[in-house]
Amino acid sequence: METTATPKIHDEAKDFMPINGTDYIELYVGNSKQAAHYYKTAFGFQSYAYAGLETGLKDRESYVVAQDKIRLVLTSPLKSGTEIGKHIDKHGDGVKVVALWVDDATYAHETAVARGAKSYMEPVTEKDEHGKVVRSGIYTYGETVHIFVERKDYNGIFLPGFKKWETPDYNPEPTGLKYVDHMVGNVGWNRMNHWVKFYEEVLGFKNILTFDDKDISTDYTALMSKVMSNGNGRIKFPINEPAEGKKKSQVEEYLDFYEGEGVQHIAVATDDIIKTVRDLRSRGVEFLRVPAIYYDSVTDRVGKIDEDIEPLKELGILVDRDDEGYLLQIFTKPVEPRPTMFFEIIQRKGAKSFGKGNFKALFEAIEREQELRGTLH
Ligand code: TYF
Ligand code: FE
Repeated sequence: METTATPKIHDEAKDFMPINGTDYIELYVGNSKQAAHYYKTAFGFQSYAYAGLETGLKDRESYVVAQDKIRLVLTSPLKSGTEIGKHIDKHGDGVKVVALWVDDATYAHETAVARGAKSYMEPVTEKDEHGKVVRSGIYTYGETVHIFVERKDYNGIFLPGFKKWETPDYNPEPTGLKYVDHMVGNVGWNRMNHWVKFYEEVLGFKNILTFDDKDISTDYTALMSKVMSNGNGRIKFPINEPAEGKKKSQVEEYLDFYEGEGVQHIAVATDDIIKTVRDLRSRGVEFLRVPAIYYDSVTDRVGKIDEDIEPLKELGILVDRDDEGYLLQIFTKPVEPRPTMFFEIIQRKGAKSFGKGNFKALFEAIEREQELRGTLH
């Protein structure tokens, strides 16, 4: 059941956990140097910051790439036996940190822990010639963590300890990616409501949309999802759990391969999805395809839209409508060897929902991939 299409902005005066937006996303990866190159080449991210041997670190190396408001931190260990290495061994490449930009990271940590969060990192103040940053952290689902970043007294490039990463000889053009629209977590069987409660109680989020297994089960795979939003609506975290279907749920496939709960997809916004997707495809990014027949009925379903159907069909871009407008979206194939994390490219034209009208076609496309992998059973 879709309870409402509109994220209700809660009363900001009563928001006990004000969050300004996503600060950065850190992935633990096997080869940060090559991953950074991939995100530059394939997705059009720009060289941004670096920390590693050259800045005095002995155990890890991080490359930060940026595109408009999106910052990805790609981190690898420099020796065996580290927490980072263990994370990669268990999960493969994946998201470790979803960092949240706050005005007071000490207050955020204290409040979250008092409300039941498990601490990951006590507040730490880091300083350099550009000022100071306070960071603190809490655990969320699986081994994933939220780090609160307070940067109001900082005007450096990224964080103290990082230096500007400059690559004068290689800076591929951006692809029009603007900001993180939402990030989705896959959690275990019957664990969705536990994590819904966590985001409600610990971070003051609200459940703005619910999809049950009837909404989104196809003939085979099934899942349930609740979308959690913070007070000002800038952070949206859908939480998926697997549901019983005729064949293996795509969420269960993720849980098996990730060996636990974790981030399933990062949805990034663009102002021109046709241009962005054409560009990404020309750079080698692979997308899921729905059958061409999807486009025969798309106008009947969503009404008139600004875009021509032909380029949407050529590129495989999906369209859905809600009370407030429409949205265009498309999903990449997983971006690592395990069928785990992928990206969504989304352009909102008034719609505040998540593409429920596309679920059937989309999930059937996912099932075709599962079938190719032999993981549908
Ligand atoms: O974020 C969402 O809810 C949509 C729909 O495996 C979705 O992008 C949900 C599950 C999934 C792919 C897309
Ligand atoms: Fe999504």
